Amino acid sequence: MQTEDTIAAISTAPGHSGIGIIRLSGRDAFEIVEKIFLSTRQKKIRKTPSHRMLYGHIIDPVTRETIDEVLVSVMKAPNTYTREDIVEINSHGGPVPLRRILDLVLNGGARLAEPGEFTQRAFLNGRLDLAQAEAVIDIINALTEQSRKTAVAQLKGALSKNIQLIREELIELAAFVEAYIDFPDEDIETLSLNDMKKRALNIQQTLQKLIESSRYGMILREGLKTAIIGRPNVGKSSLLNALLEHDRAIVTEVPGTTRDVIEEYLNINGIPVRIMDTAGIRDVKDIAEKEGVKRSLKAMEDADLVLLVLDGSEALHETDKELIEKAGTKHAIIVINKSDLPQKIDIGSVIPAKAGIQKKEWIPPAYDLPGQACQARNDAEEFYIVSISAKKESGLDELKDRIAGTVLSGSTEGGTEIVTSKRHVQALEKALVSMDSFIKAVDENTSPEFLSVDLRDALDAIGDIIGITTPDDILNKIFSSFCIGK
Ligand SMILES: Nc1nc2c(ncn2[C@@H]2O[C@H](COP(=O)(O)OP(=O)(O)OP(=O)(O)O)[C@@H](O)[C@H]2O)c(=O)[nH]1
Ligand SMILES: [Mg+2]
Repeated sequence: MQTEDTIAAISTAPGHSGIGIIRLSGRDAFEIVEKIFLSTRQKKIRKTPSHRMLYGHIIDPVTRETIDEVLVSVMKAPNTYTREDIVEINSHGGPVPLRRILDLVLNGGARLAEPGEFTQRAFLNGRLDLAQAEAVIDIINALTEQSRKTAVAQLKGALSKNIQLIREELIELAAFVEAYIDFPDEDIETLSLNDMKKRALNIQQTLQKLIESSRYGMILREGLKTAIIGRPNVGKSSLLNALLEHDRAIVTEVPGTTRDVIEEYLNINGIPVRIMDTAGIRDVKDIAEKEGVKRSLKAMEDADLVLLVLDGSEALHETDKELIEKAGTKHAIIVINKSDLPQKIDIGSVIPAKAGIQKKEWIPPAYDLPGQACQARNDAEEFYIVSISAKKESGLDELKDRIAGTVLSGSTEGGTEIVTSKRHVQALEKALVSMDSFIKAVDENTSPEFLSVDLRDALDAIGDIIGITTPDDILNKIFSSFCIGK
């Protein structure tokens, strides 16, 4: 299965490196490289058995100039990444030789590949389904080992298998509905409406479970958005630096040092954390600081998790109390800093019953999750309080455990059927709505023709995840978010 045109791109990252790879895929891949490659042992690419490498040089066919010393991998369709003929030219990894070789290949008849076009061909040629193709980019972008593991499981088909099972159940149910429509009164092998409803409820449960896994899954892919919030000078930037183990943010004894949100990635017990240090919150006149405070509040609003930092060496301020109240609507950990100094803070006076109690419910991130998940968000919150010294780096392990714990407590960790993409969640939600409508129709004894429509809608929604029914513009959007050369 070969597409008409042959595509080419530099597949390795820009910059200077030991080797660089120019990749070609398509019907004329061998012929195009043959024109510019001189094997040291006079071997021809076409005559080389598949999955072998040839050593030689890239020669400019016009000037006969030697461009670079290379190894060329020859991979013949159909056992290749794209299912087409593929050649990979391994040259030295500098932008100049790579660009020059790419130009020769393009002059020889290849077309510059669009971002993700190799993977798109793998999808179009049936080597990967859409969820698997998306996993490829997730592996490349993986933030931690955990993220990588989940993406590899998805590439191997863990999610797709689940989706296929749901599809089969939907198709079976649809067949029963058809039989019911065609032979309503006869004693033909079909299900009673009640049994259909039971099956539909089962399908719903599976959909719900997958949607729930996305709370953990999306964090694995995108990171847990964590905002460090507090009054000026309580040690927010010191905490960021202590967690990062280097002096990223400026720390001074002057309140109002941090003016803008500083964002960094951290790996906390395998959980990718997007941590944000923010400007201290207080009433200010200074325009720049005022804008900083505005951004801090916005960061707090957007965060999945708030680390509310208080200064343990001082009594609680009014601002602290206001922030504790604000944090009460979020998933938050109260961090009492400066434990190395004599402690004056009386946190119990503000949240007596809550002190030291671990929050039981995992609060989902600010993604639009349906039904159940949203209820959890409104449940009464318990704060967890951790005492640390950012300066002396004590108490940080407990804080890290707590941060990771907030994610893991509600997760299906260890399971491989984890949904990590918003696109997938939306498709699952759509299917869930259709199943709702199906069940309602059964309950209300609606005309069975409507039952079929609901099941068809659910099937289409589910099919989108693995690319069965996905419209072209969505496909193009997905693949265009890939890197060039993948
Ligand atoms: N003794 C002690 N001092 C600390 C600790 N953490 C921070 N400090 C000091 O507190 C002061 C303020 O620290 P920062 O980290 O800049 O505080 P901040 O919350 O980022 O302040 P703004 O950016 O102004 O909002 C500095 O002088 C730090 O050295 C701690 O654990 N113990
Ligand atoms: Mg600061």
